[in-house]
Amino acid sequence: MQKLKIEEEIKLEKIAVKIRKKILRMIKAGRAGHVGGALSCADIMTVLYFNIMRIDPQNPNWPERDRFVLSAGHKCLALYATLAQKGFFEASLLDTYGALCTKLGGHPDMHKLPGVETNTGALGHGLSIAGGMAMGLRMDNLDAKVYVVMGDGELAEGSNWEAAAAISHHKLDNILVFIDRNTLQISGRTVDVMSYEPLDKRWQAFGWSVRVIDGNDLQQIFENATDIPFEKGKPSMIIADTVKSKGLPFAEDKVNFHYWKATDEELKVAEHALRQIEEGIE
Ligand SMILES: Cc1ncc(C[n+]2csc(CCOP(=O)(O)OP(=O)(O)O)c2C)c(N)n1
Ligand SMILES: [Mg+2]
Repeated sequence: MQKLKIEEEIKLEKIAVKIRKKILRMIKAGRAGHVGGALSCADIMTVLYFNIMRIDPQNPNWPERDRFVLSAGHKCLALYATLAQKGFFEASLLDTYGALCTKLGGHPDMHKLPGVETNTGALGHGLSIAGGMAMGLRMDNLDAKVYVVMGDGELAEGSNWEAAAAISHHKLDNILVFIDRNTLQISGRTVDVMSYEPLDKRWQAFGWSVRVIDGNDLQQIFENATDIPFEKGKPSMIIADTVKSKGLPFAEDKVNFHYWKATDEELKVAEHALRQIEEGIE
């Protein structure tokens, strides 16, 4: 297992805060957005885009690139912030979030923004698309990989389980899926609304190789995402235990921050909270 050196970890921590600040910048511009799920997966996005994926922001359609699918498309603020941070487009575009005719819609659009690999937003489709990408890469003899972020509430969509079976049946071991298990979905605790626990045993039963990690720990994300496939011939799955709205103490683990209509006062408190995290990084 590879480990991050201390200076690499600090660098990533700084990037993760910058990504969270960009998420807030869009909320400020649009006055509202799906903040909770974007913030819970921000650390996963940071590690994937800055230490794992083989991508080139100057050449977003490079055939040999790794692919990223944000299956839970409502978490798009995390994707927009990460793509801007990585240099796929100018950060000033983030200020158009929520405006008429913006390229940054409420769900990601591959025809509008470089770096967006596929349209998502209707939950339950991303895994099937990712499976198709993984199969296509294998047929083209490319060693690129497909990375996916799903929500835990998203698993209530039955189509995911068809995709889980098909990806395993076809032995697509060039795919790594993260489930952002923040334990909340739109209307309450995932276990109360529609439980698919125990997730590890269910995915193993579908033929996946599964690990469970702290999904807000950059070191753990890196260590576990570097050596895929976990087992030859099997798709890899990381169940990432995260905190919804991670980074904003007043909103953490609260269902009413799934979608946030931010007041000026709340925005000030949020900006202060992120500044404190930034200042605390050694
Ligand atoms: C097919 C479909 N049904 C319903 C919705 C409405 N919806 C948007 S987000 C959400 C909850 C998703 O919860 P989860 O996957 O846990 O995401 P997170 O907690 O990260 O926000 C729902 C039901 C949708 N986008 N697509
Ligand atoms: Mg969730």
